[in-house]
Amino acid sequence: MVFRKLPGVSASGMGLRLSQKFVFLLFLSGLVTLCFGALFFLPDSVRLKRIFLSKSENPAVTVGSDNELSKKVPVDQEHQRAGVKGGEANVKLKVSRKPSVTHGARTVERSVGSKAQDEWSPARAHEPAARDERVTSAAHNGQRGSAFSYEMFKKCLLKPALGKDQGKPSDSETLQRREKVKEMMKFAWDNYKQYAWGKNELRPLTRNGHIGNMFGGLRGASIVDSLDTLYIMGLMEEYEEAKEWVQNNLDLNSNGEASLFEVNIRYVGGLLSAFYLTGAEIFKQKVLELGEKLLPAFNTPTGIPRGVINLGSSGTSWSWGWASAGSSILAEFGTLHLEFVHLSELSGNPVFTEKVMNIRKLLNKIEKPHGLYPNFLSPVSGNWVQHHVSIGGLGDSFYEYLIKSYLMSDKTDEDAKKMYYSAMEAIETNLVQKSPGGLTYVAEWRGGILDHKMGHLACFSGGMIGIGADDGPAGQKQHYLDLAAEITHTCHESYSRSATKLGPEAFRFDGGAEATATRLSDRYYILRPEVIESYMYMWRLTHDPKYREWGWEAVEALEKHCRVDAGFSGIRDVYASTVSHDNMQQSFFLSETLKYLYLLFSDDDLLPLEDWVFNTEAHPLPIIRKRCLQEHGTRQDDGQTSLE
Ligand code: DMJ
Repeated sequence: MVFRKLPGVSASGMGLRLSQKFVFLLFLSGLVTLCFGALFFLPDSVRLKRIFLSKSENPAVTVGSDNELSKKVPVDQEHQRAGVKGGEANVKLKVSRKPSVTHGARTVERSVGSKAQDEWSPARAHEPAARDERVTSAAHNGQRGSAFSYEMFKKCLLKPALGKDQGKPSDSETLQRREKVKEMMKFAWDNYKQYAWGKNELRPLTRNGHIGNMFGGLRGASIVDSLDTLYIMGLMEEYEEAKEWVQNNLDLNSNGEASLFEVNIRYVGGLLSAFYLTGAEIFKQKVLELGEKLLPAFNTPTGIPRGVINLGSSGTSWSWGWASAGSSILAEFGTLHLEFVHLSELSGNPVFTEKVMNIRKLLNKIEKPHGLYPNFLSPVSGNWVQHHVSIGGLGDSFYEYLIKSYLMSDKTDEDAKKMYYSAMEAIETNLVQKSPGGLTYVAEWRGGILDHKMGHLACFSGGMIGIGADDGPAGQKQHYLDLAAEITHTCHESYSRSATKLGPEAFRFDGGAEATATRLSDRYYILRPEVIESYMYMWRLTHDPKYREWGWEAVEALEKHCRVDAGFSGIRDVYASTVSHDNMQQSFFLSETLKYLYLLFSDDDLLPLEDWVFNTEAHPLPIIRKRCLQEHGTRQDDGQTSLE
């Protein structure tokens, strides 16, 4: 602006009188005050409040689809199958720029449809983090959390967790095999300890640690994942080292972006089972602290959490950049139930159970194509985003958690039961196939078109269908046991048809293929547990000796092809007789693969299935016997976790 000198006016400075200047300044400061105030009163001002207000006044913000930021995010192998390669990848993340807080009506209008609205409560889904924190702090202050009595809890187990003699098998060959598995665990642990202590995973070829960014700055994934395996194997010195590390070094005040799913199954699951097995308070303390940090992830319009969460104070969350249209992944938000119910059990705080019950209710009510659950759902609208259905990666553990929720509730969770068996019916009708060579497999479904492929991850389903056989519709028990055995057989075939006797990441049943990988990119094996997991369950359910034989074949193959001088490594091509190693000892190798092998060669009274369910990372969680717990008074205010 140009200030012109007015004739006849004694001027100073820029040609304005003092009084004029004063009036102008007064006007300016009024304008500034007005604008600043408006930020706080306009309806869409949450973002600005976030900048100006302290954390306690700041409702968690999430959601979004507006901006794309390039971020480095973790990618587990499941996600490789969605087209992202490597342990981590530079991907575009859809980042939230809108508050997800309490504009419930608006989002629900667009979401689950009117029928769903009646029973599914958006109000509960939108509880801001601030409220969660208050409730949880109350539990921490001893008002409810301290009421949990470990001694009383143990009285409600039907059998001792470790059996009468730590599951020691009576025949010498099985015992020797079990000892071998224990030696493998010690070898994997010792090398992790020597070369990667405190890091997340061991790189056995380069003899160093891998941090990655799947866990949002949390460290020691291999330690937390190993606690229960070390304990049940009787590797007590190693268990004590691990416990001490958790006590002194597991820092939960990280500010990074983590996969909600991975942190839940490995850290929450690992700490919960370590607590239930040992009664050491430190595990309970840590897991409740961590559980609180995950709560803001649920602050989306539907209460369906996004895949990536900032574990720091902001509590913001994002969808994976590779997931269609900012969607959340079925296997991720559907794999929280077991752990969150136990967080409520331990803390006495129902908020954890409420969060996962809300997910359950939404999924129960939403319309499903042919009764199937697609893998991608919008956390904003609550609608399916794509019609891709798979019992392997992206879908897998959702189904697993339905049947396990039912079992873990002491068979009282009727909704979980119904959802599981109707999902199974839809899967059998639409996905289960028989190959020309007579192998039963579970294909994938893309909007009605079958993709005749089965992922290694889908091989957990033999065990899942097996443990669900007892409680299905009348007369179906044998049918489910047969189906479980057939799928486990097919998965074993995928191992025995390779040069290394280890199975590929995915195998196909088309173009002349039968349980073999046809694409170069599907030929790798990264120490995954799913096939062995099914052997373990099928052994427990049938005691057919072939499952122990198959497990032993896997031990021999792991020793021959995956054991290197400083640990165990995945391999790039299971069909090549000269293997190339991927230089990664995955934490799930210690938590799952070796634990399932050890259980396979143990008596059934080591972690008996009458008392324990395994989370998807093989961390055992106890069945909750509400009546018994009430009678023994494990807490004064029992019933807090009930949503009825
Ligand atoms: C594990 O982290 C869990 O089993 C998960 O459910 C699937 N992927 C890995 C092992 O393959």
